[in-house]
Amino acid sequence: MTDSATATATERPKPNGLEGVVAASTELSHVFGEEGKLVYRGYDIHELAGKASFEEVAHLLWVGHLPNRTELADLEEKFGANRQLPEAVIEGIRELPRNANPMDALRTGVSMLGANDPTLYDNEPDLDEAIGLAARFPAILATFFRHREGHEPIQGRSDYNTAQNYLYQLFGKEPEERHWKPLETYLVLLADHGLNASTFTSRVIASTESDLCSSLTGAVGALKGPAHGGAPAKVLDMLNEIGSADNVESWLTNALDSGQRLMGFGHRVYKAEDPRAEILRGMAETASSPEFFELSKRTEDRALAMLEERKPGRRLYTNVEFYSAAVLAAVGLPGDMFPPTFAVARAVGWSAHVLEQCANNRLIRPASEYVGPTGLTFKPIDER
Ligand code: COZ
Repeated sequence: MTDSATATATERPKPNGLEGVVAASTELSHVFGEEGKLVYRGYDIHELAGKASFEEVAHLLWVGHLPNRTELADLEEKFGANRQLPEAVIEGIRELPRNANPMDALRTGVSMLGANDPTLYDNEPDLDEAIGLAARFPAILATFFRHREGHEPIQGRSDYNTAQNYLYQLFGKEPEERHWKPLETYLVLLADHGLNASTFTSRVIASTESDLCSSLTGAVGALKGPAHGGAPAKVLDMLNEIGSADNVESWLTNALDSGQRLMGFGHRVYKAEDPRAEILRGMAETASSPEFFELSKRTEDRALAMLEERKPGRRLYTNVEFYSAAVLAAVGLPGDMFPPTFAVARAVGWSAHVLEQCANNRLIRPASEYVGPTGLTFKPIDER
């Protein structure tokens, strides 16, 4: 409570968004913001990106170690066996308007999975539920994507890995390695990231002893925002609007002069370059056309310089979303499918955090500072 009985919005302290507040203990991952380092269960992200498969990283996050051959084969078999959607869920997705936001379609699909079979998710979340749900994120997205294109959904293939199967269910053809391999590395990079907003959301919901579907439905809702996972689609819009290297300076100047935030830059925790941005930059250079990479790189260089000039000391660097746009575009995805593809990866991290929360749970219920009025008395309506 502040000194005055009622603080006006302008007097209220700027909310700090829990910046720097330690709200959970976790063994899953950590962002070392000052050093620009990301670790999954002890492995620096550079040890895993381009080397470990998405399924190996999923096992690492869910179980606690990189799998041996038997464990990997078992997990791959479970992923493959959980790619089909119930008919009622497919029908529900096909009832959605074709112009629905794919993140809304994903959130709805995850929620429908829970409503469709309440016995499946009504008890404490477990690993089989986590695998089953994460394996169905690509199927939900591909079903909606094909629905809006006017095509029938395609059944997932159990002989494909997650990246291959996602592209197959989207486009209905044999995925090329030059597409599925960068997509797999992208999924590895985006699988977990400490206590980001959507992961915190999943843990809060899990802490009430709710079900896994509800936790991940809430997490998808949190990820949708442009301050979080909604940014990569807007990075592509920005680059397409800029159009050529000659327009970079004027576009960025106008954007910053009008108070806009540049999509793909800045991060609450990283005060050095996001290591995922560094890896994705290299992938984008290989996967994108030379012209598009040149435009991306020129935009990045000028944005960093202008942010340093105008926001000295804020340490605003390229974040994971800037080059995610180039990589996902090169893989063949349209911009509005970038945030839900981020969710395909993060479904593993979210469910791993839910399992960790449930293993040692206490209801997450922080305090708030009351800055409203007190001591008011009721007046009959004609006296107000
Ligand atoms: N473009 C322009 N200015 C930015 C900026 C950006 N992308 N990110 C931060 N800033 C500025 C803020 O306006 C603020 O300026 P003042 O100090 O003058 O008020 C300062 O830098 C600090 O910003 P803030 O405290 O709001 O940073 P916060 O940690 O809350 O924000 C996020 C982090 C990611 C939300 C970032 O600011 C952002 O919005 N980036 C663009 C969207 C994006 O890329 N999201 C994906 C994140 S992985």
